[in-house]
Amino acid sequence: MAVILVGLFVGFVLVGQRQIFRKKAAATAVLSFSSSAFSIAPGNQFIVGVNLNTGGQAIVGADILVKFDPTRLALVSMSNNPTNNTNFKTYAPVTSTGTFDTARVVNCTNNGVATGCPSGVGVVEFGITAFDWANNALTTAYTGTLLVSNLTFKVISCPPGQTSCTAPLSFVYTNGLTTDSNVVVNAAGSTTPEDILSSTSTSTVTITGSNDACLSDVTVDGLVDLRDYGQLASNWLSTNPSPPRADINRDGLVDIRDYGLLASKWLGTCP
Ligand SMILES: [Ca+2]
Ligand SMILES: [Ca+2]
Repeated sequence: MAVILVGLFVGFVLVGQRQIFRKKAAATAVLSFSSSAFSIAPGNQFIVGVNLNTGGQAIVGADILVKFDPTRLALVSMSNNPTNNTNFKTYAPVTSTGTFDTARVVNCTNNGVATGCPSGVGVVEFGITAFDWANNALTTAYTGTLLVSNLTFKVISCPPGQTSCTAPLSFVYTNGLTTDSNVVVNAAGSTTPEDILSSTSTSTVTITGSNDACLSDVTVDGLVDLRDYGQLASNWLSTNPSPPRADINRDGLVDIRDYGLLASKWLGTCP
């Protein structure tokens, strides 16, 4: 068991790859959002909780992948073990001292450029494990319901001129697939971790308008300045910019129209 969990843990931490689990135990676990609907104006933030119900089984960990539209939302921060759960003492990826490396997750999610970003931009990917890094010890498996993390998102904007648009939140999950979100058990008599995730919920963010300064703030730091211009320049004439926010007017091409919008909001702020 220890070997399996350490392997799982090393997989999370060092390789950043999702684990492959055989599917054999009954799938009973559910991942859901704390609310199914939000209505938010451009530039404002909201918090959505990620809830886990183990469906009566004792689990040793989970991979959680939350998908969103990175041209309409950006991840600001996320909490580590908000309920002080004593089973899941380790949230991955971790820093060299074993604490949850939220900066890496946020950067991967919003920009997708750092190393060790398995899912790239637009996916919040992290894991929880029944492991105590500080004491280098396994903790006990957990049965029940749990608030895993609170995700704080900033709403960017609808495309220019639109008075309303939506931004869905979903878990990356396909029934039977083991390279997406997973809820993991070590079934009795088995030496192989198994995925028991059975269903997930969705949530819809309604964005109540557009804001040219928020669109021009490619870096999502609240200010339209040289950093945003730099993103525009490095993606010039791209139809697939990285990050996708560099297409400021959202028409599919980074060109002079985007520069014009940015110039019109130079040194402007997105609340
Ligand atoms: Ca900026
Ligand atoms: Ca454009």
